[in-house]
Amino acid sequence: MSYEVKHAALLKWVHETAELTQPDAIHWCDGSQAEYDQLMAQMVEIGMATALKKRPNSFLFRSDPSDVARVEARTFISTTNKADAGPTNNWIAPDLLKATMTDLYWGCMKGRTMYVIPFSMGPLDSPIAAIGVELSDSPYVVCNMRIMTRMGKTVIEKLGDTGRFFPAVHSIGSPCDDTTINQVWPCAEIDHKYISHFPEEGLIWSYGSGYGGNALLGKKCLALRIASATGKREGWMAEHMLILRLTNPAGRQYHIAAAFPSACGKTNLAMITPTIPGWKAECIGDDIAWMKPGPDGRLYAINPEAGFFGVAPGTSYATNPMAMETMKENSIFTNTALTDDGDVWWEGIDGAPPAHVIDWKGRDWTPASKDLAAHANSRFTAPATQCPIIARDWENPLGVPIDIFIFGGRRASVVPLVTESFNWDHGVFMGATAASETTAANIGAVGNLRRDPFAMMPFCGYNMGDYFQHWFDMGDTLGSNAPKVFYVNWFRKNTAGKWLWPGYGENSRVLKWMCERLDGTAGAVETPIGFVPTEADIDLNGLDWPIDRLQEVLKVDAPAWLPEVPDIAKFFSQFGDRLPARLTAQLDALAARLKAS
Ligand code: SAT
Ligand code: MN
Repeated sequence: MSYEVKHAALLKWVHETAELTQPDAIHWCDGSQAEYDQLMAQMVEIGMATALKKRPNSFLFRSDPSDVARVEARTFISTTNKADAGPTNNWIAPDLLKATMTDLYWGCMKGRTMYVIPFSMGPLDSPIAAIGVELSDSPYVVCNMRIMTRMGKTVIEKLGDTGRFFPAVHSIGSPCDDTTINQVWPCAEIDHKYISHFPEEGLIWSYGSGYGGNALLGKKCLALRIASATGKREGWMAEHMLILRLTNPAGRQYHIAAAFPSACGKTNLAMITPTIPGWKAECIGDDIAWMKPGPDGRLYAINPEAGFFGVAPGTSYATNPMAMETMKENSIFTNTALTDDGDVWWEGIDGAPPAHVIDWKGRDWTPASKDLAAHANSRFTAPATQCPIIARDWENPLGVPIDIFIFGGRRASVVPLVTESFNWDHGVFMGATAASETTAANIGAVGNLRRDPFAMMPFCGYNMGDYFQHWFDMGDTLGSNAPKVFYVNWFRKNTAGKWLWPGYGENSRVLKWMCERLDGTAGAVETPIGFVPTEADIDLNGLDWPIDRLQEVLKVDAPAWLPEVPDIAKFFSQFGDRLPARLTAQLDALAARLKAS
């Protein structure tokens, strides 16, 4: 141990976990560059990582082909009463789940090192931040956690003798023995994977996967599932939201927090390069926002993370130049392809496909190959500080005051480009009824439409009906300081399957309209679903895009909306008496407006 630990409860828990999992050694991470370099060198040595010649201090990993995304079907919210986990979460009683997992954990780290990873979600001195400690037998997890969180010795110092921390146990679920010694990405079979949360205790137990949100436990497990349940109890919010600052030509700042499901463009919007002259965007976070009411009654947000774990495919200088700059060095790539000259490659990156690469499964690939070279959920892990447009004060411990909330998803039809809610309750209704086509970020079918309220369906650590009520309660607390709420859909298509909106940097035109609505300077028409701009209300200067598509993307088609009503009613019905009456009232009002139109 390169530092002294005086926290008795922490020491006891580390000791007990080691007794159970039987690692060969325990390594307390200090978070130093030397430690990171040494772990990477070890992983290169055993063939788990490839150093990239073209990117300083950057490495490529290939996971087991079965272990490539979050596994919602194996994710559990374990509360004493099933009703407290709610109908949208998998539930197993805590006693039973702990017994099953204790059997799995027994001896599971044999032949491996158990790393103690102390981390802070949020700047160490922030009143909104929280500390976690992850115990993991994966050096890949250690290196990712060093980028994604503030990790190491300083966190132990901050904890002192008795500080509060969230304990999180992680094992890849594959002891090192004769059969596994040559596996570069050992993991457990799908039926043995468990991503378990005990929100009443603030405890996380993960077993069997080494990938992304299954293994980097600060992210979805702590910062969303456990934190959302904690926030409900304590009167704050943990949301699946990017945080972005826009500054208009007059220097007025607007802070926007936006929730979209995984792999729906949060990272792109968080790092937007506005195409409208004079407007500046700065990134504060790309995935998670922790928000508390401040002394002035406004809602203040911090990004609890320190890095980006972004989807690689589709990222390019054309779609997200800032992300491309961010991952130039000191980055980790997982399941992308490898070029012959030692760089990463993926579908949708700039330029023509190379004549030959090694694909994410380690096989030769040419443009004639029928498979994708990079997995659709391949990822980059890169430090937030390397983002050219990271806000200078992104680590302000007090956070930034949120002016605008945006909800949305991927919808090929029905939902217009942008809608402004009538009021807070209507905004909560918009968030609660958000729907999106599924993506490769979860193991499962892609492209199916599902309701994903507040983009929190896979991440809400308690009954979603109670979560909806929490949104109403927060609105009541914030009163006139509550952010204005909008709903967007960048993904609408025409019947010929063509995009109706160019997206990416052009989305700044929509953001500008929102800011002007806040200031009362832009127009809109009232429709049954909310306030919607006409082409005349949005700044379209310099946009080269067919006018008929613009008209179509803004269109509110009442007959097409009508079937949404029974679909929402059916979705709501699963929450039974936990569904807030204010949501039912909103649905009734929508139905009445649609019928009257
Ligand atoms: O794998 S993660 O959960 O970290 C990424 C995502 O699904 O958004
Ligand atoms: Mn996410």
